[in-house]
Amino acid sequence: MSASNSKLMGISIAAISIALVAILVASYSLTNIATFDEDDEDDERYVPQTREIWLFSQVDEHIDEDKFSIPPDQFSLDSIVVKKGDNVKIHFYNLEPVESQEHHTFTITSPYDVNYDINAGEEASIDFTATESGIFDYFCTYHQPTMRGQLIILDD
Ligand SMILES: [Cu+2]
Repeated sequence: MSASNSKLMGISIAAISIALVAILVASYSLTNIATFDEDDEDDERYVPQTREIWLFSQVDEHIDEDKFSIPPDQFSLDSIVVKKGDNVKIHFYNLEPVESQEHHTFTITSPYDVNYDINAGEEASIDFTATESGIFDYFCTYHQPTMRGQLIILDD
């Protein structure tokens, strides 16, 4: 076989390979679309999950409390996203130095009515079921307006 022939052969094999990959990708996509449609028709119910979250108190050293009249305290997460029906387990840590005796709370008002007040160096296990969808503020009662976030509960 001449050099140019084997070069042509190489190009042909490459072209066939590309065509095969294209066919495979196309058929895979079609399969997925079909599966998705079937799921839609079946209207399968969402199976609630346990959502475990680790949440910490923290201090932003850049915030000059005297200058801005706001506390430097924050939650490590400013949003938590779960789905309706989920069991929400929040491991909340107050990371203040023990000698400071600085309390923080994790508080959500109605309809959840969650309120945990923990001292410096303590932790709390907060456990509730996300029975109602919507956006709910969680906050520390001592450090407003900075120490807050949003619990986002998506419809199932
Ligand atoms: Cu606080």
